[in-house]
Amino acid sequence: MRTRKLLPAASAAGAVVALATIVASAQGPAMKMDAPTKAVAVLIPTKSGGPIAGTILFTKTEKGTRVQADLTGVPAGKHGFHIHEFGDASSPDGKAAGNHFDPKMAKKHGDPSKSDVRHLGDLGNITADDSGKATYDSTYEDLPIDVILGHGVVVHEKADDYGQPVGNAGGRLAVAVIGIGKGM
Ligand SMILES: [Cu+2]
Ligand SMILES: [Zn+2]
Repeated sequence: MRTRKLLPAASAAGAVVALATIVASAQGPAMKMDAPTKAVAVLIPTKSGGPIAGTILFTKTEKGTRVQADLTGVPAGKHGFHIHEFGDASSPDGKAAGNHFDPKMAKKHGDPSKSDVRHLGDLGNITADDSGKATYDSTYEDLPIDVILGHGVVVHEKADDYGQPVGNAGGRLAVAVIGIGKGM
């Protein structure tokens, strides 16, 4: 009696194991989950952004994530430059990108050159010359690419003066969505 009762149970368990093995091997080759080493964000102007255009590149280096931006059509001067919580460029005023990206719950706006206690997305300012060109090149130890993927980048109307709560940088000229880059 015991053997009879055990047999169907054992074979059912065997079937489950076999099924799990099939599922695992089916997912194996298709799910290569290496952490991305490159991300890219292409600016989309808001209704007040005029001709602003450009790309922000995030590259994994030995020293951290290198953030490089190369923009055109930017009004001369400093502009707040931040990673925001949503990769959502759907609203004409850029507000769908939400607040500053703050995954560590620092709840404090800051100057990335001076403090690690800041919204992780606080990248400071990007400065445009009289021809409208603006470049940015900084490397961050605390900005892993897999953490920022899918979030947004905002270029603001005014300079970030590092005041609370969000740096007084005013409206939004452009929003970009951080996506996985095509590799090197
Ligand atoms: Cu911002
Ligand atoms: Zn901030």
